[in-house]
Amino acid sequence: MAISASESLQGVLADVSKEITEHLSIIGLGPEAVDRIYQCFVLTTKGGNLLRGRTVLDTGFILNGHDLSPVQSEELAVLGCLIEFFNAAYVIWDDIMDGSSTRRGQPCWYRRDNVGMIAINDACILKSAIYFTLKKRFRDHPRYLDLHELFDEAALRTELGQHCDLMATAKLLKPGRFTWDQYEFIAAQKTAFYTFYLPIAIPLVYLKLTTAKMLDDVHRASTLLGLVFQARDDFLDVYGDPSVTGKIGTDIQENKCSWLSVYALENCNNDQKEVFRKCYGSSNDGDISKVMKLFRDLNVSEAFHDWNKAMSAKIDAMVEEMTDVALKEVLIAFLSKYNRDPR
Ligand code: GPP
Ligand code: MG
Ligand code: MG
Ligand code: MG
Repeated sequence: MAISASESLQGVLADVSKEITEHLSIIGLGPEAVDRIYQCFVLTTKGGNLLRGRTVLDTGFILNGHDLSPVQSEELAVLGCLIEFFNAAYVIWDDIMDGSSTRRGQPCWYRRDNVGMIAINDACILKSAIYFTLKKRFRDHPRYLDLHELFDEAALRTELGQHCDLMATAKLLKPGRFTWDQYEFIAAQKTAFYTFYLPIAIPLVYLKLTTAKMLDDVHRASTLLGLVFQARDDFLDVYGDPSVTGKIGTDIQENKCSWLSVYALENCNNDQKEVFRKCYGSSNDGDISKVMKLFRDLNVSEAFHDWNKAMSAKIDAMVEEMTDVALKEVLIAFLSKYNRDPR
């Protein structure tokens, strides 16, 4: 039986993790610590659907005329793994920053026995592993520097988006500034760039196929997809079933500038605004219930479904209008994969 893209990616993830931990051994790290870091790599990249990693492989396959040599397949799978390391690192940090308890149906990494705040450093190692592997495997690739810079740029964008997200959590962003512009900026940076742009730009660069227009088209499409993806994530934070999403929401308690909060603020009267001001961002059960009632009174859930439907049509139209045939196929393949929460 042929093995699936996920299975082959999982195999490469294990190989790359071994390669890194062997290097740590050579540096002089003791066997127990090496084993612990290996386990961290395996466990923090497990349980999701590997959307980003699979996209690198699938995109490369389409862009190269539906044909990849064994070396190209292996190298694209390695690059896909590096985006999975990137995601694992940022998700570890994000769960600490958001005070989350579960991820993919398991306790968040920092909540596991014998981990705690060591998780911060574990995520640093995951991120450093990207550059170690890039150097080890791609140093002689003619686009090595571009690949390196793409990861650097993704890191900066993600951190910038998270900065704005956390300004709201810290209550330094006042509810008056929970605007659609602010929301779109946060989603474009903290989500769209590394979830949508990076997994398509990487194979384009690796295969030496980039043109300014192509990268521009990918960026525009990614920004739209990232916005819809983050809005769905925000919706599920409040209305999702944790046994399906694998995570328990904290957006109300954490005062997030989310799709729901921006919509509510834009549509509430002065009395409702007062309820929002008093109760949103509180961990008190009574306050959370008042926010939920406010959302109900404002029909936030229905409004979200309408918006989501309109945005799905907008995405379909955007794909339809794409003039580059290969890019169009890449986007169609991507869209078919992202029905589940990929974090
Ligand atoms: C997740 O948004 C955001 C990231 C993974 C970026 C983290 C950036 C850092 C600089 C740490 P979210 O909190 O809405 O996602 P989830 O709902 O999955 O926790
Ligand atoms: Mg979070
Ligand atoms: Mg967050
Ligand atoms: Mg979320």
